[in-house]
Amino acid sequence: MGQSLTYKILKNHLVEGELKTGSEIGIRIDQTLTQDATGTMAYLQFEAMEIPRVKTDLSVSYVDHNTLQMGFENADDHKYLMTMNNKYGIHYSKAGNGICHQVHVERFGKPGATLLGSDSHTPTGGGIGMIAIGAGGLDVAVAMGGGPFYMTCPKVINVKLEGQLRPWVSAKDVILKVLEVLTTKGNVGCVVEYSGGGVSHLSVPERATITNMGAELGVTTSLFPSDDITKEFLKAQQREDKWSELKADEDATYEQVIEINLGELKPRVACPHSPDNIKLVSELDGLKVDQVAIGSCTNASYKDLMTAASILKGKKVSPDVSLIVAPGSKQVFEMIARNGALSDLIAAGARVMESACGFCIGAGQAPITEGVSIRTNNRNFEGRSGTKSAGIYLVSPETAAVTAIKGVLTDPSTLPESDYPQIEIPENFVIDDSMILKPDFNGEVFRGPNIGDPPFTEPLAKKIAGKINLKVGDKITTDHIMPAGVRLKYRSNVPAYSRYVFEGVDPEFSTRAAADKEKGIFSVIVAGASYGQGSSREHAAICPMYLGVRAVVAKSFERIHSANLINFDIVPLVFKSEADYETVKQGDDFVIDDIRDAVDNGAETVTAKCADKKIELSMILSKRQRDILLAGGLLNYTKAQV
Ligand code: MIC
Ligand code: SF4
Repeated sequence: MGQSLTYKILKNHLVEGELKTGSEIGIRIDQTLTQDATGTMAYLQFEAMEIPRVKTDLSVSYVDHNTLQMGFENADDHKYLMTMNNKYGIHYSKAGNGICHQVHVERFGKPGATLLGSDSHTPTGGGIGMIAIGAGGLDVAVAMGGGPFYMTCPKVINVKLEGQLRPWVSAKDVILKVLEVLTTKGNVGCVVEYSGGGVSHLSVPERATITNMGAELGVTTSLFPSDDITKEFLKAQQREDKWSELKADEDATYEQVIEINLGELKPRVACPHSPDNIKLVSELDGLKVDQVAIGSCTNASYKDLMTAASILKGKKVSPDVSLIVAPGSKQVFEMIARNGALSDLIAAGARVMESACGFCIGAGQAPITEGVSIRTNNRNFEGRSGTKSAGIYLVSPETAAVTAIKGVLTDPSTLPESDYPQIEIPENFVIDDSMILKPDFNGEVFRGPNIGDPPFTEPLAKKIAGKINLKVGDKITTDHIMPAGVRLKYRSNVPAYSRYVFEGVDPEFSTRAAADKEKGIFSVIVAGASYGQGSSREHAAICPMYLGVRAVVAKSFERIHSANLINFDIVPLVFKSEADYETVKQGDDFVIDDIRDAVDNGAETVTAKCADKKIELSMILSKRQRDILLAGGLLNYTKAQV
């Protein structure tokens, strides 16, 4: 029986377990990436493991999230990263060099390799044919130390692309279509593998737009084959030697096959507040717009920016609209500066930002109260932009640019086909890696006052005696749990950041939980389906743990977050009967008498006493995950092994 490309790459990297769908496997990690907002914590934990230097083929540390430096905290973090990276053998990409995922595809990605990144959009690397997976910083630290990465051997979904995109329709519309079909729920443990004749009409950056936003499906990763298009891209990056041809066997079998005819797609939009709330742009035509933002790791490639610049050339941004443009990498920024497209953007009235995450993570450009913001990034969760009452709509760069001129949401495919900008992809990109510092294994590590200690966790207690300190609904994202934006500067300081846990959901939560912890009462969080969607930020586990949270009981969990909970010794439990979700209340006492024994014995069901009821909870964990919980988290577990 033929093999999928996913299984071929996994087979080459398998170090533990069997390639059997649903079972736990350990894979060797060739490359890692971190970004500053998750990186400081990852590297503090790496240092705590006392391993003298990284053991991967390549590890890169990017500074792209917190580049504003409002106060000393960010700047100190950057200096810590730079000096720490130099000592332990990690490449350091300076602030201004670009967004981790885009730069990694441009300068380091390698077909057939494995990449683990402390950022949920690491699967962007699937655009170049890698198995690229997002994880918590501690998992990445373990991989840097040479440890395997453990994951569920995935179900593989095949998305077959046929035909060719019509003018004014682009890669973003493809992934929005996939999100319409698969939604953001129920895809945990799957990988999406693209194939079909349509693939040969998509460049690597276009494929990367599609794999990038695969993160919103909740899948482990997404990937494309490595073909002549991949070769051309690597050649243009002067890295042709990294190319190899990779594809699935002709007779590969898949869990599910979805067919999409590219020629039939129309411009789509993800409406507030979820990336799977998809409509056709034409259905919302005429919606009055306050802000348009083009950029992020999803849509800030050379072609994306050139398309936007060509549409805006000789035109003006509507007087009521603020247009923001943030190039995805220094490479692209420099190229559009050299060829004049940057002047077209400036002349049209765009506000050009640094090459960084910026608006996407709520670091600046918060929309006005109840504003409408049209953006090319990948997430539109409530409040993530910095303005809770604003509505964020996710679209392609084509839709964004046309909308910026018109001042109302506009379906670009209503414009003449002949007006669609045909962007020539250059045979050679501008290559200048001077903002990527290579390590020389020397020097002192700089630690400013904002750099705290790595988080401390205790071995799992005999029993959980506490109370339900918060009850929330479905699709709670890590942006709800641990807000970023203006709070990002506390990423290296757990006590300070913990004050903001669930800030936008229940501003009293952290004070309540901290006060209970003082009295020796543990906190339990109760949630609906898909708890922990979105970011890989392990602070969404570390800070609740710091506040005394010992268990989360939900209808279902997202992959990265549930791994992070275990890594920081919080037990993820699932309602056996969803009806029990309705009966439990915030404030109820919550006791599991024998949690430690149950984890130790491999029990798959535990009974919790909750107010005057007994509820059955399932606890499906691998042997390794149980051992991590017993040891008091992954850091203690790894230290004991080293
Ligand atoms: C995001 O897009 O939410 C982030 C910010 O890139 C996060 C990482 C973080 O919270 O630092 C992610 O996607 O993992
Ligand atoms: Fe940065 Fe946004 Fe991409 Fe996250 S999704 S890595 S914040 S650009």
